[in-house]
Amino acid sequence: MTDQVVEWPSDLREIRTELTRFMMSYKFATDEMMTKVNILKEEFSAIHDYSPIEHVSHRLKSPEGILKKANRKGYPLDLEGIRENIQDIAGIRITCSFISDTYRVLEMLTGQRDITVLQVKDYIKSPKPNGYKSLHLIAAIPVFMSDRVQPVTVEVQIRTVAMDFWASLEHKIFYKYDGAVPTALVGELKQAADVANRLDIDMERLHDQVVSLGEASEPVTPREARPAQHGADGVAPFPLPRSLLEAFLAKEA
Ligand code: 0O2
Repeated sequence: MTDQVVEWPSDLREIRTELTRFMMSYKFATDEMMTKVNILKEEFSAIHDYSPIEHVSHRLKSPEGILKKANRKGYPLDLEGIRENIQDIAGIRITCSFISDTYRVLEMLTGQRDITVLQVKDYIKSPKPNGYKSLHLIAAIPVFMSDRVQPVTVEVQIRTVAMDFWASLEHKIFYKYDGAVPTALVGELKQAADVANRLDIDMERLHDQVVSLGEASEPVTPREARPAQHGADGVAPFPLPRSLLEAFLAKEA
């Protein structure tokens, strides 16, 4: 078999370049948002006893997935139409330990100057009928390219570990049955969502009790005032030997 160099027609080459630019803008927006979230996560782990962010992941919808969704929803099939209508091409998922943390993370992100909030859907306060819970932030973030600045939309889903566990299983079941989940299973999923919610509430209450016990027995040094010695993984982010800290203290006094 001989290797053949396939010459693409110029219109196909053009659309390929356009599509590549289009997809790359979403990849860059994902990278920027991941950096923002990772900064918050790392900062909290280093300075405080725990981070409100347990885990963060990202995914980019494939060009096939984007076209399928545009077809399904009846959106115009040109890139501008897709950019305007499909808001979850770039997706970030943040999992938190507690419900209050999800709102805290949402606040920290929406408070950043270069993030434009387009929409917030609060499926924690108003869950979907099937039991789905999550905070969805649709935001535009500026991507600085060589010749222009492009605002790109990113969907950030923020939820607890329990909500995430439920959503992953529900997603699998939904696809297994091609959307037509048997009624009995729908009922069981709703029950499981209620159990997950109960767990979230109980765990947060226990956590608050432990924190207030800690504060009562240790009134002199609030958590925030302790020196930044260790990250959440027990590793000091920078070497800060006692002698160096004492030298700083002496200068400040
Ligand atoms: P995937 O495979 O995760 O990307 P729209 O995005 O406009 O079509 P809608 O309802 O306006 O739909 O947006 P919504 O409700 O904010 O849903 C967007 C994403 O949230 C979904 O993306 C899912 O990731 C997640 N989601 C929403 N509802 C459910 C649910 O009931 N169960 C689970 N497991 N996830 C849900 P995709 O593109 O549907 O899927």
